[in-house]
Amino acid sequence: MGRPEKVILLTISDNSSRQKTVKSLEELESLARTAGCEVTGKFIQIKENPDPAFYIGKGKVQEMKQIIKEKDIDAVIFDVPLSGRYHRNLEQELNIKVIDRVELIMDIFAQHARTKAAKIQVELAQLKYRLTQLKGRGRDLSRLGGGIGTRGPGEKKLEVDRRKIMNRINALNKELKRIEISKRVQRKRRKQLIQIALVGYTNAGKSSLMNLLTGSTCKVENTLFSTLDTTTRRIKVPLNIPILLTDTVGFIENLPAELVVSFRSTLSVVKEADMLIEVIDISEENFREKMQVVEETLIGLGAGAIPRISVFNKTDLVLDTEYFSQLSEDSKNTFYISCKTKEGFENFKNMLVQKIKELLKIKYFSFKI
Ligand SMILES: Nc1nc2c(ncn2[C@@H]2O[C@H](COP(=O)(O)OP(=O)(O)OP(=O)(O)O)[C@@H](O)[C@H]2O)c(=O)[nH]1
Ligand SMILES: [Mg+2]
Repeated sequence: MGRPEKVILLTISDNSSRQKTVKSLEELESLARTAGCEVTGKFIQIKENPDPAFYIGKGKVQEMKQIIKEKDIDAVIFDVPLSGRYHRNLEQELNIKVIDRVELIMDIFAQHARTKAAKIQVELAQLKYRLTQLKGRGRDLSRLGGGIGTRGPGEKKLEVDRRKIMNRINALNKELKRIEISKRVQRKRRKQLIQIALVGYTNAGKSSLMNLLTGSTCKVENTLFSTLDTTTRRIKVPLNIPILLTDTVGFIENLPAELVVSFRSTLSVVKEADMLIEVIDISEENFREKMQVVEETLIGLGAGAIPRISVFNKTDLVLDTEYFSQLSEDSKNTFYISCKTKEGFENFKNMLVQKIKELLKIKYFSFKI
């Protein structure tokens, strides 16, 4: 690997949504860092509507050109999905690689995918997004070289020819189907048992809680999307029937639709769960907005109606503990813990056992009739 790619982050905002845009751009910065970039600058242009040719205003384009030259920038990342035409116009004018939020997220997924299924799912999502981009962007996709935004799982360079893309999509779909069939038996067997799934925004602490509850060693990292594959283990509870807990991929605002579709089989564990444990990072200033994103994603997955308990995590980072009591009206299904100091964990675990007993009653009752 050479030096990290130097990037600048760009977006537009109208005056009223400025606050939200700032937060979103901060998140884009974490995403860019996770992808291995060095963020040299962040710019928000206050603008009511996107420019028809360049998305940002023409004056801003000239300003960016100057900065790109002075600071030797490798790529510009936009905090929105850009159409193929915007991409092409910007790349021609700036003579530099232009990446959007969707491509950046997919790039991280491409780097983090470990299992065969995850790799196929990421590549499928990337290729489908690429197809939507070809109109208006065409051959320009290959013009500005490799690196961020162009990586496929295993560092393969993504294809740019429509016919070849279609062939590859068909081949990948077939392979994915084969993997799914081999997993079907296992899934059917698991359906007889109580299954609980961890859900939440990326980096909330899902894998940390997984490790505490099951004694497993899932990867815990302070980066976005460290978990892309699904892990299922038995929870360590004093019950003589196996209770399964699943850790899976986290959610994010504007999770690319192509990724959601591709990861549908990975995320089916969420849909099939008897109960969900939503993990929330309470130390995040905008955790409410993130909860909203989780809510919408769950509804989109058809998992909105599954019984859910909320676990507010990272309490060790919050000084004002009094305000916890104001956070939820549903105190029976709300817990405050720290996976780091284990504060609140025992209480949560005891309550979890009670909840599981209730689930067992319901499940076995319905099995008998
Ligand atoms: N201070 C503090 N840090 C925590 C706590 N729980 C988790 N973390 C840290 O938060 C970061 C993310 O934790 P993970 O368990 O990997 O989060 P995740 O939800 O699985 O994240 P993704 O798989 O990337 O979506 C790691 O650096 C953890 O060490 C906590 O209670 N307190
Ligand atoms: Mg994780």
